[in-house]
Amino acid sequence: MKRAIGGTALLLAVLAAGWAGAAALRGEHASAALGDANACAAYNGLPAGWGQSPDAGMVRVTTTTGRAFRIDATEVTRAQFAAFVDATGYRTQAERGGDVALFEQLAPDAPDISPQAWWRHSRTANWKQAGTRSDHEPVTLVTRADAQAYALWLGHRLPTEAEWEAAAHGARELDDRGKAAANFWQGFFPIDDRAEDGHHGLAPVGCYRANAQGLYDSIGNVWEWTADDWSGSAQAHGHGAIPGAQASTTGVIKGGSWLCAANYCQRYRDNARHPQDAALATVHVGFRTVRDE
Ligand SMILES: [Ca+2]
Ligand SMILES: [Ca+2]
Repeated sequence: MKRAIGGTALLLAVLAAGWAGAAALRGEHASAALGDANACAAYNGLPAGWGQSPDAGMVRVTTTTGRAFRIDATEVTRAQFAAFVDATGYRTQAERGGDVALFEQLAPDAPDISPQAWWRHSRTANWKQAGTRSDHEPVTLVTRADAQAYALWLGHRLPTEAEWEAAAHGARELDDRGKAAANFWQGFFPIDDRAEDGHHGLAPVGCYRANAQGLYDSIGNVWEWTADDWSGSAQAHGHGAIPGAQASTTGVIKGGSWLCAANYCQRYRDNARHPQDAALATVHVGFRTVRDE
């Protein structure tokens, strides 16, 4: 209960800061289209029109029932999340003592290759230290409440699972020639990351071609929070089963991550889903936002 009340107060503070904070942002706007290694490397993490339009960096998607909405073309970047923090003073749940799960690749001769061996529990790590700290990488170590606070600041919200699937439809981890078309894990997980897709760990957003709806990295790189609570059966998988971490509401995450391999996870598909502790920040979960028209 204490956590829920604190979260509500923070969300109200974020609302008070409002879009005026974003309007005051400055910075170079990316103009080049993403979709290959050179473009993502050159991207500064802020889409064209950032700070000027609530639709900056968004694409329009129409569902099978004909309803249209906007969704971020990329996973929310560290640069975007930093702008939110600068404008509002928001502190993530991890920065307020929440649970964090960090990944440690295991040695080939590791005696234990269970999830408990590769996850390390922390209450000190936070989004500022995650990844290589590059502005164009997706923000991670954010909980569902953190993602919702960012979305609210922009007048956006998190996608429902159905909206996410409509937007991600057709995304694939391999292209027609069998070459990696997303950032996932090639080799035997969790000991051999061959990085045949060009990336160990996180990739900058937009290094691979977008799907037909214009979304980058819906498959792989980071799992993405949805607004939906998990209502399916419990699955023995390892996400959320972090020794020492407190249990909370379980949410639905989509798309798979850089930790998904052929021998583990395998959920780099638009229609795959996974339960994730909503209050647990991890290195392989980020998000993107939607806006109603
Ligand atoms: Ca990879
Ligand atoms: Ca993703």
